[in-house]
Amino acid sequence: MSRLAICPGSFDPVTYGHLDIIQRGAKVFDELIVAVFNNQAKTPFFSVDERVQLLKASTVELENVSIDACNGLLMDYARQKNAQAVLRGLRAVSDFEYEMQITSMNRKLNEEIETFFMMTNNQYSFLSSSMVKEVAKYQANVSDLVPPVVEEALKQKYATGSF
Ligand code: COD
Repeated sequence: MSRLAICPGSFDPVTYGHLDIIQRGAKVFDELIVAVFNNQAKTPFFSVDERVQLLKASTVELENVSIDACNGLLMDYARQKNAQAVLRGLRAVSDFEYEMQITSMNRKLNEEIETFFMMTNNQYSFLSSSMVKEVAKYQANVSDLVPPVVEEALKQKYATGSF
């Protein structure tokens, strides 16, 4: 049986930390869908469509990875896709409590779907989309944190003030 996992997140915008999890996840699962949601707790910077485009451009070489824009509950989406698993990344201990909360809620909604966690690569353990946006706002170099297409999109956004 082919193993499908959903890698959900806000990806606002995608960083090398996210891409590390996606690339490693693509080696473990037969198919990986990166599902872009609006996290209710965060104010969006890029629209869901922009985030989807940036993810598509950053994962073109990964044949078993696709990107989708999503609404509603993750577990409804996972059920609709017949996924067996959800894949999440873990950085520091500070991620743990939040991930426990999401996972236990998701298990309550659908106990058939397992959540898997992958430890971040040490290199990216303190990397977050929020920090990238913060430093990019002041024109700092983010080329070792995000793919070139994202770096360019950040420059454009801050230059035009369209956020
Ligand atoms: N290294 C490794 N992993 C990383 C790194 C890094 N540097 N940075 C981020 N990650 C991981 C995160 O731990 C996460 O697993 C994934 O990458 C995506 O991260 P974010 O920050 O883009 O995504 P979140 O945490 O904002 O995503 C939250 C969801 C969108 C998944 C959540 O809000 C959700 O499930 N929404 C749908 C509604 C729903 O179903 N709600 C019920 C459950 S609460």
